[in-house]
Amino acid sequence: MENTPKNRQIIHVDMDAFYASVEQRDNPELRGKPVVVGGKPKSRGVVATCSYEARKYGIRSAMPLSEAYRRCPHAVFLPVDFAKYRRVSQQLHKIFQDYTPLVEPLSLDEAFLDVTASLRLFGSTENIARELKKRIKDELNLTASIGLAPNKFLAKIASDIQKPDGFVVIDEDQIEAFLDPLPVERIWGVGPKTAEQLHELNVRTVRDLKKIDKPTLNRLFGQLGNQLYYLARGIDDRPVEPEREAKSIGREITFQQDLTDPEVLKTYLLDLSLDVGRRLRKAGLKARTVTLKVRLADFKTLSRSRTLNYSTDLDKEIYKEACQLLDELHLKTPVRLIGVTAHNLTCGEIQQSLFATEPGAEEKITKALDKVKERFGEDSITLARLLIQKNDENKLD
Ligand code: DCP
Ligand code: MG
Repeated sequence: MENTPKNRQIIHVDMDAFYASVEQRDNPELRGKPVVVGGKPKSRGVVATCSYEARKYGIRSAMPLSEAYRRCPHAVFLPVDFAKYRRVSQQLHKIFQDYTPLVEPLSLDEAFLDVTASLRLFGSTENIARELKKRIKDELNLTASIGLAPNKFLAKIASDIQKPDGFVVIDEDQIEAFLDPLPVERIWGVGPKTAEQLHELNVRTVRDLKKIDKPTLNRLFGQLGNQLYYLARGIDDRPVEPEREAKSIGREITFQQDLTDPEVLKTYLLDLSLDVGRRLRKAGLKARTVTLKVRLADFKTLSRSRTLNYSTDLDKEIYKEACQLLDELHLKTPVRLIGVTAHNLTCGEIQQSLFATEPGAEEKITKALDKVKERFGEDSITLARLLIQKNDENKLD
């Protein structure tokens, strides 16, 4: 970590209930009401997002629309208007560019800005952050939550902690007091599975996590252990990467023990596909090419791709292609890493339903999980949880 840049000033901006707020802005009748964006209440789709009024009824992103309807039948249900949200997103990014060229968009409504070098021009970074918020309100008539901190990790948590309409500044000397009481789930990379492992060690807060030394974390979590060690101390040297226009969206996983059973590998592929699909939809993108990456026990790495004659953002399509690519490899050697990536990205227009709400999908998940349980016993249920609780997953991508 010797090269950690010093005294950086990073802003994270995340619009509040983005799609729903745009709809409420454009139709005053919807203001103050529970609004659900995703499609018709009784259709098979899922909630893309909902207004804060709707969140009081327990409605959340990725929840089946039928459930949202059950929770709040008088909510206004609207289709997803990608073209409109993309236009607003472009206006938002134009505002960002007035303050720094170092803007890294994460999705239509979210970005990191490195304003370290903008200081001299605009006074304090807090000024910049306040001005950004004001301009978003005045020019777009929308609210954003903003976090300002010395790095991306802290800025992202800061923007989330006071939502909606939040404004949180974390100075260098407040990092420890800010992080220590937070649940470990807030740390980037701690999904449900890692959280459960940590809870078993009686680690619930960041303060608890700091009591575990680095070698122990490495032994328990491999590479992730390092990440946990540094993030728990508020250290994150990832730069803001401006021209990162997503060329691909992917995720891979390294196993603690090499795996051979194709059914178990497919269960992991399912988990990875759910994540890739969710991130595609969140970015308003669709992919034409799916790539499977496999690293074998002897470190040989194989990569196989398939290009479809249509674009997709559906978990089940991504999963299906990944499984087929895996089958075609006819693997005989144990696998130490597996990954799924979506390439050839284009802007998606139509919101599609999530895999888990498609008929027959649950059946497939259940079958896959049953196979894991058959083979490894009930303890392997952590993997099942990992799949089922996917929507609760930590938001920092
Ligand atoms: N989105 C989606 N499907 C998801 C999550 C999000 O289609 N599973 C879309 C709709 C959201 C937009 O992406 O409006 C931004 O996602 P956020 O996670 O930032 O959620 P919101 O902006 O809606 O709400 P919040 O105020 O919590 O940021
Ligand atoms: Mg948002």
